[in-house]
Amino acid sequence: MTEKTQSDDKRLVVVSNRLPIAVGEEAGQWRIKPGSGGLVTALAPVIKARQGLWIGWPGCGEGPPLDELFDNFGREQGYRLAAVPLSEEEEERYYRGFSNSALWPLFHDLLGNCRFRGDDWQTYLEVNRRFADVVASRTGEDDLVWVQDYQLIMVGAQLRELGLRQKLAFFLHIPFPTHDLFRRLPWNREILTALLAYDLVGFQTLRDRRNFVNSAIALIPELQVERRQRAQTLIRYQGRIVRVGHFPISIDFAEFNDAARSQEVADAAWYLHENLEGRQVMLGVDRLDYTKGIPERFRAFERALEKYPDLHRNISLLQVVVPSRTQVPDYQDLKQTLDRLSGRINSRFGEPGWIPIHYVFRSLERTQLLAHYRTSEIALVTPLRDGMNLVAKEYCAASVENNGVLILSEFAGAADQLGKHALLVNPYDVEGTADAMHRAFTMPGEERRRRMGMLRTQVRRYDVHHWVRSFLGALSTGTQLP
Ligand code: GDG
Repeated sequence: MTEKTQSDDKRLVVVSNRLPIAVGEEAGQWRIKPGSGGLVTALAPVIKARQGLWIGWPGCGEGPPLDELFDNFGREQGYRLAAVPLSEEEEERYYRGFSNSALWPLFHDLLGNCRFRGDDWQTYLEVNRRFADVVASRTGEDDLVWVQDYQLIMVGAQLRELGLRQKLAFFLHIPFPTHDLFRRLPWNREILTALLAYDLVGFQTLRDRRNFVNSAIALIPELQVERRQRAQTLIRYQGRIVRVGHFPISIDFAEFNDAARSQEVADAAWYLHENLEGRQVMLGVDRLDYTKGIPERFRAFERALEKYPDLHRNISLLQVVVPSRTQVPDYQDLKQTLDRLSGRINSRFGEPGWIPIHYVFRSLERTQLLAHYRTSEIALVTPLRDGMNLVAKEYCAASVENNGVLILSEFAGAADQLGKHALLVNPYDVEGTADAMHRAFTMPGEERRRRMGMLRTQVRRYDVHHWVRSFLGALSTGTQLP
C-alpha cells in the first residue's frame, strides 16, 4: 500500500479460533507467552500499530486469571486480547465435530472422511454466535474486523444480524471445493450466504476463489456478478457489494533466512547430517493429518527403492509428524497406518548401518526445525490437498546453501507460485512421485542452485508482509457500487 487509505486508520480487530498465545504454569505461577505461528508474525506489527484487539479461544480451561494475564500481555505486546471460552462439549461438537469432521475433509475434497451431524452444526452456530457477541461488545463503528478461517464462517452474518455496519473481512486458510462437492454439505446455502455478509472474502488461490464464485452463482439465484476483474470479483447481494479475491499467504522470509544462517542452526544442521553418514536426506514435515498424503509418500518411497537400486544406502527419508487432533478416530487410524508402513519398508530394505525411513512422531524445537530444513537435500511436500502449505515456503527460505530440491504436490496452494521451479507431482501417482524422488536425488548441482535461487526469489518477494498489505489494501478500495 503506497497511499494512505481510509482503512489504514481504523483499529484492526482480528478474530480467530485460537488466540495467538500459550497459557501455562511455571513454578506455580500462571504465565502467558505470545505464539510463534506465521499469522502472529504477520499480524502482530499491524495490530500493534493500530492498537488493535485479537479475539479468540484461549485454549485453556477456567483456571488461569485471564483478565490479569491479558492486561500484562497488552502492556508488553502493544495489542489487547479478548477470550471466548469453550466448554468441553462445545470443543467436541464445534471444533472436533463440525469444523474438523465436516468442513475440513469436505473442503479438502475428502468426502469419505466427512461426518455431517445436525447437532454439530447447531453447536457450530451457537459458538460462532458467542464469538459474534464478543466482537459486538468489544468493537465500534470505526473498527475493521478481520475473521480468520473455516471455524468462524458464520460470525460475519451474525454480526450483521446484531446490527453491525462496519467493515467485515474474512480469509479462508484452507481450499474451497468445487461446486459439485460443496453442494453435498447439507448447510451449503447457509455457509455461502454467511460468506456474502462480509465486505471482502479472501481465498488462497484463484482456483479457490473461482470455486466459491461458481458455487454462489449456482446455489444463490438472487445474487449477481457485477464485475470480474483480475484482482477481484464483485458480487451484488441483498443491495451490497461483496469483494472476492485471492491472496496467497506466505512467511516472513527475512526471519527464516536470517535464523537459518545463525551459528546455532548451522551447528545443529552439521550434527544432524553427520549422524546420517553423508547420505542425502529427503525431509517431510507435517502435522498428523490425512490431507497431507504421508502414507502415499511412504508408498512412493518404497516404489523408488524397488525401482532405483542406486538409492539404497545413499538416501534416507526423514519424516517428522507433529501429533494433532489425536482424539479424532480418523487421525488415530492414520497414526497406525504410518507405524505399519514405515516398519514394513524399513524391514524390507534396511541394512546394517542404513535405515530407509527415520520417522519421528513429535514436534521439533524451532532451531531443530530450521536445521532440518537447512541440511536436507530434498524436501517432500506432497499433500493430497492443501490451502497453501507454509512448510514448502519455509524450506526455500531456510535453504541458505541454495541447493535444496523441492518436490511439491500440484494440489498444494503453494504450487501456483512455486510450481515452475519445484518438481511438481501428483501425490496419488505412486510411480510418478517415485520417479521425482530419483530425479531430485540425481539432480546436478547447477540445476539445483538455479531452481532454488528462483524459488527463494519468489518467496522473498511475496512474503507474509506483502500478504497483509494486499489483503488490507483490497479492503480499503471501498464498498461503493462501481
Ligand atoms: C492452514 C492451512 C495454510 C510444523 N512442524 C513443526 C512446526 N511446524 C509449523 C511449520 C509451519 C506450520 O507448522 C504448518 O503450516 P501449514 O501451512 O502446513 O499448515 P497449518 O498452519 O496447519 O494450516 C495451510 C496455513 O493455514 C496458512 O494459511 O498454509 O494450507 O491448512 O509454519 O513450520 N513448527 C515447529 N516444530 C515442528 O515440528 N516449531
